[in-house]
Amino acid sequence: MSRTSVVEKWVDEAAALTRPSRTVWCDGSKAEYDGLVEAMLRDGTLLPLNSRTYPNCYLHRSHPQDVARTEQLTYICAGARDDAGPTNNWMSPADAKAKATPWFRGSMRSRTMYVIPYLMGPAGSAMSRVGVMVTDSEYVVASMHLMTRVGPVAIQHMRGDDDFIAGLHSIGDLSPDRRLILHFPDEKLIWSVGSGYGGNALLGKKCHALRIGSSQARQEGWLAEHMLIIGVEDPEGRVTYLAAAMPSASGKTNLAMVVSSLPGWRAWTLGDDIAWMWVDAHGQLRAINPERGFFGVAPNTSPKTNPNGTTMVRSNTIFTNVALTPSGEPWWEGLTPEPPAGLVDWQGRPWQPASGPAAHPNSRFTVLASQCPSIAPNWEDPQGVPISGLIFGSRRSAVIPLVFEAFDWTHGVFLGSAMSTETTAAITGKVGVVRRDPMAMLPFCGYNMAEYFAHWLGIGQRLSKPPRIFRVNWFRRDADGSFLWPGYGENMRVLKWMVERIRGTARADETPIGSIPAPGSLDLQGLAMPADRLARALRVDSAEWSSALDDLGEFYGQFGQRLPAPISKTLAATRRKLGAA
Ligand code: OXD
Ligand code: MN
Repeated sequence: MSRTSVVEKWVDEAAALTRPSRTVWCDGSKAEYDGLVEAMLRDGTLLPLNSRTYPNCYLHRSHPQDVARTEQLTYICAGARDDAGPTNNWMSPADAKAKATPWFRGSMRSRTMYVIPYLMGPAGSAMSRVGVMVTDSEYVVASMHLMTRVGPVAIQHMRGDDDFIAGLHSIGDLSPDRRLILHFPDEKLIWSVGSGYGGNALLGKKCHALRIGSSQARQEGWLAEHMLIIGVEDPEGRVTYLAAAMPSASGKTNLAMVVSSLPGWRAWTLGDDIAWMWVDAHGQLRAINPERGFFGVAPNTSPKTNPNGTTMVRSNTIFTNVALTPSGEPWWEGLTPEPPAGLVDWQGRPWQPASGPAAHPNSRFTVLASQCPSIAPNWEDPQGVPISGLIFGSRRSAVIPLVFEAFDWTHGVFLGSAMSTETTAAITGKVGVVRRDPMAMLPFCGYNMAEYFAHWLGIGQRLSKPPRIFRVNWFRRDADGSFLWPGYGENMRVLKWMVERIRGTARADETPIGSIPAPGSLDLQGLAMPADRLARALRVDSAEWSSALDDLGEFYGQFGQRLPAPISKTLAATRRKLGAA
């Protein structure tokens, strides 16, 4: 592989700091992957699964304190605190390096340092970007093989000697006390130490494609978003592409590969987590998925909730922290209605129902996207796909209607900025707490979020026909605690309404917060959904919204003068409309 002198110099510096016993340059080949798997089977990092029912599938059990993203240990190390903004943790670059350097010093002694050149985005795309990460974890190398395009293809896409994001990763001693995930946007640099967990350690994903990516996107005039990409095909074979932002572990992977309950309608999968989007020469928003695979949440993935996902992980998959059946198959809560007898839990102990879930709530599967039965034939098109609609979805048991549409781009950016959600097991900390999560980017925006809102508004001005913007909430509950909307395959009904809104054929009723489906415009054929239940799913309660907007106003307050005027004006206008309603 040809390596540029800048890459080599950086790798030498990493080795001088971490002192590995040897350095291996990864080529991304199958032989390399197989060799890594073999080594991990030998040392117990991987356990084999049933080779008849789950061929080439393996189980990895992580350190029990290294099971999710650790946002409190994740920092944007920009020049000034204000550049990171009030929603990010900030450290000066010098302080961050001073703190983490001792944990990297000699951390790879008597271990191998793997150098992973990786490409984010399809080969041949002008949007694709290169990273070079080093790591001392074979699990990370194998996972990077599945999640990114590793090897010479990466180096070939460099547009200059220093056109790469450098990533220094070491598992250190896996202690949360010596763990930091540090981003240096001005130096195109990531440092991650003390964790082997996907979101902390597969540096192409959250660190590069979102945090550093969003900061580059602002400078260069594009968008790096926490969004799935899906193509919705109607019975005539016309495909409409949508991108949807949703917080971690809130049904994004399920929606990305949804199997439609509506005859004649189907969905094509292009990505399940990240979209890079830009305005083309005709003023059209286009998107690529920078990733090559899926790092999905296992619990609640089942033939009912995600049939394609369940099929896709039956071969060539690395499972992390799931439970194990006596016949060597992976298992997680929700996979089957009843847990099989004789389960071993995610920590390798005989499972007792009283001891909590058998699979960790944030247990995962890692698998190539090409294995998904609904993968779109054009998912690696270097030109990306044209995006006609954007969706902001969150997990809220109250207040937020099933679906509504923004009045225009600015109002849509406001709705995205106003998102809040109930926390999940994808991050360490309390589950089920409502927190603000604008555009599902709270943990991933690499700069001041007020500037991020302004950047979104600016993109709108360059679009000749801005995508319609929708807000969804599959998780609203009725007074008896049940979900008001059945979700999963039935979500296609909502997607169909969006497609028809984009085409100008579906009707909507205006409310103070946006336009909800007019009675009869959401296709409910074959679904036992009483009209009053749908009305409760779509209800806009003025009192609830007024108090939600008070909370939003407080959130905005921390941005001070940096908050773009169109956002505060839209908040004020919404308040007025609610007052008048
Ligand atoms: C993920 C996440 O892993 O958002 O995609 O945490
Ligand atoms: Mn995600």
